[in-house]
Amino acid sequence: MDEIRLIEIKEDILSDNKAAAREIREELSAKKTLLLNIMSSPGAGKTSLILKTAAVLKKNIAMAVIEGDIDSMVDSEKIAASGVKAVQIRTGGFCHLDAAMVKKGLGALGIEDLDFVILENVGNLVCPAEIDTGAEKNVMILSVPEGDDKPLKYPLMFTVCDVLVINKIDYMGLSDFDTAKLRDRVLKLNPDVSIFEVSCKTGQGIEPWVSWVKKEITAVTGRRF
Ligand SMILES: Nc1nc2c(ncn2[C@@H]2O[C@H](COP(=O)(O)OP(=O)(O)OP(=O)(O)O)[C@@H](O)[C@H]2O)c(=O)[nH]1
Ligand SMILES: [Mg+2]
Repeated sequence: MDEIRLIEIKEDILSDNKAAAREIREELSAKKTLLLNIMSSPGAGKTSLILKTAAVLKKNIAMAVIEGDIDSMVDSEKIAASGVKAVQIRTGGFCHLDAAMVKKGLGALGIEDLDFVILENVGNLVCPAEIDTGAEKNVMILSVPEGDDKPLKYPLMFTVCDVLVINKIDYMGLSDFDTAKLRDRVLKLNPDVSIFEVSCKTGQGIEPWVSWVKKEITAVTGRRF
């Protein structure tokens, strides 16, 4: 019998994507633009956090948003209605954004005059964790109603993020969510992660989160504001 050749697709795809992501990072670094990738399960509050963040920053910083969804323009319409430039990537079934899609999004925005771009990834805790988008920093949101056991079930997402935002803390009293347990589980996977507790509904905790974003923008652009 002839020898059977094995062709490993996943490794090739991931390494091609890594190279494309590196190119994005180099270009954005040269142009002094910060790209932030926001990931979470559907409905955890990505669009809400982007709107709250933009409400504080849009007066002082040239910013835009790339929205990623399997279908619809719902989120990009919300961002555009708030006065922030937005582009929608419709993945047509793909469960994550990859570097090639992000490159198209950045091309559509035109990054020449932008200091800050936020990427809202497709809502799920699995695929986006595996795929480098070219972003400088990765942020994940876990909302209180999802439960404090998620780091045990989706460890990679909690490992690759630089920041964990715990959203919907206004639900805390209605839930058995244990913040101490959650923090312990996350820090075991990712000891360097920064954690913010916020409510996009009440505005509680938004200020320290926005301060972190400002610090990151200053680190990339050199601009203080
Ligand atoms: N009570 C409460 N509701 C919130 C909070 N943040 C967001 N929501 C609500 O949660 C729902 C989902 O919020 P989105 O911001 O659309 O979530 P998302 O992660 O962008 O969702 P997808 O893009 O569909 O994955 C909306 O009805 C929000 O108003 C919060 O802090 N507290
Ligand atoms: Mg959204």
